[in-house]
Amino acid sequence: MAPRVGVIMGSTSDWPVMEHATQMLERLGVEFEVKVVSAHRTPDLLFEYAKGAAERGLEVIIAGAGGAAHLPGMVASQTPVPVLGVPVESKSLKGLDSLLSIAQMPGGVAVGTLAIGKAGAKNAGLLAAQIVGTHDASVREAVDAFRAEQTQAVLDTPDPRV
Ligand code: RP5
Repeated sequence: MAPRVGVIMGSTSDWPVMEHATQMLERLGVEFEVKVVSAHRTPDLLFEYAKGAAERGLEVIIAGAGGAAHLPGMVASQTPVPVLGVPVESKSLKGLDSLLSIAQMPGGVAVGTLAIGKAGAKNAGLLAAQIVGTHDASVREAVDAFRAEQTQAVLDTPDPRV
């Protein structure tokens, strides 16, 4: 099937974080594609990717970037497809720079911002699946099953010393 979620990132160095988004999408049975698209190193590719996203059938774009993380906002400015931004942890500022760059969009162009790093990437995959699940019952059921399993795992181990 054609990919329904695009997972993009500013650099191959973002992959160890962003793969957590793809692992969640895989688990929930949502087709996705992965691509390195850099806002400042490959700006033409960014425009081409974003402008063609809706026509190619993408329903959500997950964009991860670190530092002056303008990738999610720039992509969002060029497509009606909802963009979820994942702030990747940076060396010097531990991802606070990435978080603020992604979250502090001026009003008028929306980017949904997740947490810094692995948790944010994982939740971006989950949230993308929930968006797809609004009109796909099988994905909605997969999300429900994931949550039930997660709840049961906590209930099964009430004593943290075990
Ligand atoms: C950003 O700069 C990328 O998203 C990455 O998080 C950061 C560092 O990139 P590299 O110098 O490791 O390629 O564009």
